[in-house]
Amino acid sequence: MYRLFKEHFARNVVSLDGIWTLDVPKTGQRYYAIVPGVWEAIPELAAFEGVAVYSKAVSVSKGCDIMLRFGGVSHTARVFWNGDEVGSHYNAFTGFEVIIKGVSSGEHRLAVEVDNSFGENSTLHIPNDYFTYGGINRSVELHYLEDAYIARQSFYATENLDGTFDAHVRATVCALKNVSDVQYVLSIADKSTKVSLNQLSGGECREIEVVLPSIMAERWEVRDARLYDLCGVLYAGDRSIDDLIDRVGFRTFEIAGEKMLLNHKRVTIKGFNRHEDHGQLGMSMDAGTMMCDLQLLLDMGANSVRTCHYPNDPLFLDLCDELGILVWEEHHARALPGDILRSELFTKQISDCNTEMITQHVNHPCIYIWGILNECESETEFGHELYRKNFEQLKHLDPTRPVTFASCRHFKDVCLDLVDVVSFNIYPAWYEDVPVSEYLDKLLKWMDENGAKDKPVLISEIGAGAIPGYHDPFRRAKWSEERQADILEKQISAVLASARTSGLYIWQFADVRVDEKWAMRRPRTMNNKGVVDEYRRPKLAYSTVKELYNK
Ligand code: ADA
Repeated sequence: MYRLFKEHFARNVVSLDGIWTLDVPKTGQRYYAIVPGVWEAIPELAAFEGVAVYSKAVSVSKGCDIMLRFGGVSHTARVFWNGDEVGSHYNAFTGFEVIIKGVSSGEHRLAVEVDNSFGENSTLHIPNDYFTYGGINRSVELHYLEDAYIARQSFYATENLDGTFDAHVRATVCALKNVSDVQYVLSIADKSTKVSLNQLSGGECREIEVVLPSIMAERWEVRDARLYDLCGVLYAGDRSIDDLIDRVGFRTFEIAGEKMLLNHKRVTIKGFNRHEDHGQLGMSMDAGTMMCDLQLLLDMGANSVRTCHYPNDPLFLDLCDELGILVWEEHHARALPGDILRSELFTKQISDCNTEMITQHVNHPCIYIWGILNECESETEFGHELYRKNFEQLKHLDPTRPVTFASCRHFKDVCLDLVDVVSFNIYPAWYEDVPVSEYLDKLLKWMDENGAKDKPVLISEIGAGAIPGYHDPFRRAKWSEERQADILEKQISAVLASARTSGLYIWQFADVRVDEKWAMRRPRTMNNKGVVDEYRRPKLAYSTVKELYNK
């Protein structure tokens, strides 16, 4: 399942999710694998790092041009159609499309060579404090295309003084063959408009800007979401040849001095950092499993999720849209070393990730802010230029949302002038045995003297570790569930009591698998700072968070 709703009625779309064969060239072994899924769910491949080939017979019902659409392949994909390479993509956390023209009806062979190994061709996926699984981690679809199709529709809303909204849509229509008398009809709520494109020549893509004015819309609110279908239909003469439906929301999100306002009301973030990781399913969770996570988050009184440290599955974002949960989405980067940040390959791979993240996710009303470069080199002049260029690209792609990054360069960050919201990851009472409130006040004072003044501040990470099931009610030693609950109680109380901050993201929702190279710093070769374990079994801290977030 690619999205929570049907994106096409006129366009014929076939899901390719299901059982594929999986061949491991290194061993000559063949397995059956589920797509979407991770190969680590196959016991013999639980720790396999390398290349494997997914393949499937695909029946095409009529001769035409087709588009293969992948939600995510972890982490490098080479796509083959009847043995010919037709496409490739790097990065598990953004989708990609491959168009194949002139496909005959009948049976064809689709193969995807997947590589999750680390090396000089990978600057975003590195041995890290989260795990790079192998597999086709998100859904795959086959789209039948006519002579022209709607490639994308990006939406934003502006509010009028009378409380109505104007809907602004930029649609991209592409032609595979010459086509005449093309009309594009866009509708949302009770408004509709028609744009004539006349003649399109094969290979041409054309952008259309449309404004649908004065829409009386109900606002998208936290935990009280209203969504509207944005429907585009493409006609050649009087025949509809394509369509594209998305779900959008009408809301305003503003930065007003030190405050963040959603629909003109102050927002306090009570959030969690959440990796796409599950003890049984790895990074490939279905909507039901994602919903179980969100039920726990809502039960604890959370109102936001930070997609640490990469763009999330559109299915998860759809759920957050529906439930009214605010999302800080960030591109794929966690504490990357200086040599990688200075490489040409990183510049290309992170730029591609920025473009794909925003192009694919810009319509989700749940996303209120874009984040970049978690805990990278923000204390140097080189870093300032790197952050500046990335923010410049984000603002060009989406001028409507604020931007931020989570810093760990306490008392030495030089990039706070670049952000709309200042965010810091802090672990007082865990990594450093310092009193939480004092540490927080000292850092906030330093921030305001170094670029944060008159900007909102978020504590983007704060937390402590606990080995699930390790109890120590008297000594309350570090790694016990009791100590984690004690530390989180102090941390959450201090941040929520501070008038200067706009809230926090607990690190983290669930325990996650980490790379073997982190094992000596991560008991169980897991990041154990979850409030629930990797199977979503709550630790003592669950009730501590629930009490404080619901206060
Ligand atoms: C950092 C980092 C997280 C995680 C965390 C921890 O803040 O951003 O990804 O590694 O520390 O658990 O120490």
